[in-house]
Amino acid sequence: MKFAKLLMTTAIGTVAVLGFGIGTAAAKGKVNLYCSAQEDWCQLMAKGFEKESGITVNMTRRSSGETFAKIKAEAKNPKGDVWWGGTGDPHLQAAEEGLSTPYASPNQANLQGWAVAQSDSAGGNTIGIYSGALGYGYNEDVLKKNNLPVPACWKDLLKPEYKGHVQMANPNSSGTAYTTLATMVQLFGEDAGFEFMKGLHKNINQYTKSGSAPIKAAARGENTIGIVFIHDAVKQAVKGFPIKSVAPCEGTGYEIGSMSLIKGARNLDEAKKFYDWALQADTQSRALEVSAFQVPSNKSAEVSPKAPKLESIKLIKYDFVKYGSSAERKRLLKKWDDEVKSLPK
Ligand code: S7P
Repeated sequence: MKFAKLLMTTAIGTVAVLGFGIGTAAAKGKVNLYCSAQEDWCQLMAKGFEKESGITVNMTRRSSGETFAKIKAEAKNPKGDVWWGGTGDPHLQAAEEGLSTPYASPNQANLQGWAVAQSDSAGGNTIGIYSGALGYGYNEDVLKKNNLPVPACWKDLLKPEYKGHVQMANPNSSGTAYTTLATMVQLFGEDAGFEFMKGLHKNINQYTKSGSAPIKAAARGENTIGIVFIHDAVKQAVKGFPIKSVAPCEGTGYEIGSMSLIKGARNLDEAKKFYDWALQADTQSRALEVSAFQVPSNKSAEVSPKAPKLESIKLIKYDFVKYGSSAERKRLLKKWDDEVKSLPK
């Protein structure tokens, strides 16, 4: 399904965009931010909010699945206040497991329908902050040096000539990799999806912890093909590395990067201020300063011409409710551990 159509199905009326005043340096206090986007964007968010609000930000960056596990482990004694970024599935699982708390930000009125739909499906416990399509990227120079053909489809990655040339993250720690697993199940059906993952396993040189690590390794020439969100591949190309990105021919899944308030947050007022600020158009436009090319959820935030055009990518109708449910995420991860990860190469 084309992204424009997906947006239409969840579209909300156009509203005037109002900046939400968070006050200036006079405000005090602190907030513990768990961040699951890329490190440079997390730093930008932490410093930007601190500067504008006067509230001290203690930021910790971890991948999406890792952050979910940490919040769950800390449930009886929460140490985080707000979780910003990372794929939506573990945010939805956190909502279902009572690890987050509902909040209706006044800035919600300025968001795209898909961002609000994410909130509605989770009783207001989470909200969409950006979106991006899954795909892969490859290092053109390394590909040529190894006399490898240019891949265009998911199934190309199963060819024996790519053995040792493909890298992806571990879906237990990484939201990107869980999106990959859930995408294959939805795109090809469960049996064929797992057969795909088993075939891919033969060609994988390493399962990394972080989702974007495979394309960073490709940029350094230490890997050939990295399965990542397409915007993460574009980021490396914009930095000047010989990276080309691919929107696979069969179609692909996508993410709704999300934000949640952590249940039992000790600095809830400050966390809500951060939440409101993160939904503002000017805050979301700042993503371009660190070449984060996701589609922003605020309708008035800037979109770079370099950003992947989701409306031109064949997107599946990703079922966030099902694949973000606790039972399904646990089941798929266990099945991947038992039936894929444990296989010899
Ligand atoms: O900021 C880039 C990005 O790809 O990182 C998030 C990702 O989930 C974090 O990495 P993990 O795969 O390791 O969890 C995405 O939400 C986001 O688009």
